[in-house]
Amino acid sequence: MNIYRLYLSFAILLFSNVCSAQNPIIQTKFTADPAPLVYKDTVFLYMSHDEDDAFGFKMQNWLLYTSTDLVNWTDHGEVASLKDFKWVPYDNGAWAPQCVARNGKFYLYCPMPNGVGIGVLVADSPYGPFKDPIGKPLIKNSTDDIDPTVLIDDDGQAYLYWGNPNLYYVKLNEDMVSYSGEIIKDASIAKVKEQADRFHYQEGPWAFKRGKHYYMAYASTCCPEGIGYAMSDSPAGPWEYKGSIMDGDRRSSGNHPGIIDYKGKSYVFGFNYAISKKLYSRHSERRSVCLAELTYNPDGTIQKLPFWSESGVKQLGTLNPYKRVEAETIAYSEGLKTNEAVEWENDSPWNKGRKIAERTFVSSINNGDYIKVRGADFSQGTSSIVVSVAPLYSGKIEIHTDKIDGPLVGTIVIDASGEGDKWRTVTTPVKSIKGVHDLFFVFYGKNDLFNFDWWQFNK
Ligand code: FUB
Repeated sequence: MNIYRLYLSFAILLFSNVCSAQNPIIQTKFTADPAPLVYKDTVFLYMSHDEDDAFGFKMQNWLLYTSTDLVNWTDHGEVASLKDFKWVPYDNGAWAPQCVARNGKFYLYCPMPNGVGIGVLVADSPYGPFKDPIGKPLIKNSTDDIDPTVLIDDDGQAYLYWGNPNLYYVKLNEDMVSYSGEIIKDASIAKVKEQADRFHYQEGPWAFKRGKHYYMAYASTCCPEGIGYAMSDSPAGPWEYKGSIMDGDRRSSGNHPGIIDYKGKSYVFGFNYAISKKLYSRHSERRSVCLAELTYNPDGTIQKLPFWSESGVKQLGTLNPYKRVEAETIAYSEGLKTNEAVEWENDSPWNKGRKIAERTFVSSINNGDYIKVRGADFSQGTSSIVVSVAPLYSGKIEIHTDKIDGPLVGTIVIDASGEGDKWRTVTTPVKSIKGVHDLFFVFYGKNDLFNFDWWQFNK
């Protein structure tokens, strides 16, 4: 084999690996501190957000993604920000949140480091808007006040835990925005320190109950951080160290668990630095959330996982391509960003008129970038596709099935002439597709081609 062919087969191997990757689950932004909430049939994934130009922590808001199959994730943009807390004195410090549902309301617990405190926001919907009901920190106890997690016990008593490097807890009142009794510094987690040696409690607690067991998963022993866990017979502890869910790994100085059961399986979320490392040589806090399936033993203990795999988890069910699918519903992508915009009745900056729509859409589309969507069920065949785009420059979208260079189903031509960057729909005939297929939307043209809002196949 000559050197050119060797290089080519290596490049193809590398590319096909990237195209089959599922971890990190979000590629358009840097995300960290995953806090999943299962509500009705959907996983709502609240996360903190590392800015694209972060070196140390640069975190100003919290993001929301949703999924019903755990491989295609829909971006809902910023769900809350430091600006929602009038008492927060800075614009950098939106650390690890958690959202819990109770009595039809959604409570987002948000820590602001360096002794500023833990705040709480409330909404009537998991999508927000979230408002600060108390106008002050819910917890302002010490400089350990970060990383809140909430457990609601079967008797309705809610517990708020938090802290780095110590674990604290307090009983929340039923309103979820105030507490009763003393803040307790948990002594047993310090014991975990002795028992666990290498994998003791550092931060990022994630409290939950499963069957009769209470669990406290956590980011262990910085640095590198792994994911450890302790168990108890009571929400108030004492906690007994049970093992490592994932050992720390030199590839990731941090980690941070979020654990759920969903559709009969169990999952752990956390993060690595894979995308940042691919793009930049210098270490920076630009993290990326990952996901793995978790297995419990019959006695409730948890089987240890290897470090985050690139392949991620299996899709649960299929995606319906005959319903409008937001373009920011993505299993994997390269080169793209997402953006949010409010559309007003009038173009004039002085009199904008009514708010017509709020959109999240795919942006920064350049030649060769692609979106991969997993497992669309085409059992009813296809005749055409409609896309909603706002062209900046003319270009085209090729739709391939199963591989980035798999069968070409159709080519959508986007013409930038006419109404400039106004949103419009373009309908294009496509070849007949049957069965379940992954889709690749591959973009061609000059630079910053168009913004892409949604797509939908016609039978
Ligand atoms: O993301 C900021 C902080 O880093 C979190 O609050 C910690 O858990 C660590 O992940």
